[in-house]
Amino acid sequence: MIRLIEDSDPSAFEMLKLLYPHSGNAFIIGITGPPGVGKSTLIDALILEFRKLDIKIAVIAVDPTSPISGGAILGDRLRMQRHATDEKVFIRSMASRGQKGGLSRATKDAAIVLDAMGYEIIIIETVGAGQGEFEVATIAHSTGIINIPGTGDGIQTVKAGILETGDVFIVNKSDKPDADELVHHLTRMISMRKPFKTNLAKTNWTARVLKTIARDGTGVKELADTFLSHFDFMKKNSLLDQKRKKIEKSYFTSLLKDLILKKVLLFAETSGEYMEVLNKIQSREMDPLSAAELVVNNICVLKSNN
Ligand SMILES: Nc1nc2c(ncn2[C@@H]2O[C@H](COP(=O)(O)OP(=O)(O)O)[C@@H](O)[C@H]2O)c(=O)[nH]1
Ligand SMILES: [Mg+2]
Repeated sequence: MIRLIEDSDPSAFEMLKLLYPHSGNAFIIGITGPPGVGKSTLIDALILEFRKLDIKIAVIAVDPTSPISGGAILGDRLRMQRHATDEKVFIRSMASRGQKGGLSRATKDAAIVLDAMGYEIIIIETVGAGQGEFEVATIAHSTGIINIPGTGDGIQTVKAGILETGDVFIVNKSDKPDADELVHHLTRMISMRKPFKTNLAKTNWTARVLKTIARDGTGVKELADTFLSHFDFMKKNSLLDQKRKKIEKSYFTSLLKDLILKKVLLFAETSGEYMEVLNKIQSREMDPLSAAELVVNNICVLKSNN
């Protein structure tokens, strides 16, 4: 199924319709941060902790940066290799190449498949957050943001507005100097976070800052526990419902965009009106803005007449 999703195969769309009702039980965790901060290594260590609790776990490693990043993707898989023979662990990489609907859509589709298969936790590894077309926070129930000491990355990341989307801030490579400084910095930034405005949720989750050494597993049990307690917290405070609604809305929107784009492209390929309008734009008889409006309105009219 995931291969079909990656290839944007039309049969995947139909199969997802059937699978969807069986999804909705998994806890989806996003792990994000700049390249090299130890995301894959940390996820490998997290798998170990979740397996101790006999949780069935899947990982999707996403690489939105480069269409030919075979190396990086291979690295992600390699770092989690020791779980390859565990039948309750599933690890899959996805590249952005060939995915017409964008990476968010394909990743969400893949998560639905794994969710329906009964994976209790699904971890999505991705570079960056809150930037570009892919935002892991639009798929995940809980988002962990990794920073490392001594690079200034922590400060940059925080400035990029990522603060709002992080539920758990992870200072990895805390075997290196200045880890505590970064912890303090992040804690201070979080305390200045705007309170989450909503009528439904009277209680807010206070983002945690945790130190880890992914390489030897230090702090990873605490991290696993923190994610689980965040999930519990959300369940008890109707926050999970809200999050799910947000996730469904953004999935629905991305589906609409894809389907509408398909219609528009089909129109462009098959309709004489398209060429007519294009000629008018190119001879400056018509401005492209009014033309685009006209064409889209016509497509909608065509549709409603059908
Ligand atoms: N010193 C140190 N190195 C680490 C730690 N975690 C990961 N690394 C190393 O950092 C490098 C990048 O790790 P990787 O998991 O591939 O990072 P990713 O690109 O974020 O997935 C590898 O050489 C890891 O062995 C850590 O806690 N301490
Ligand atoms: Mg990685």
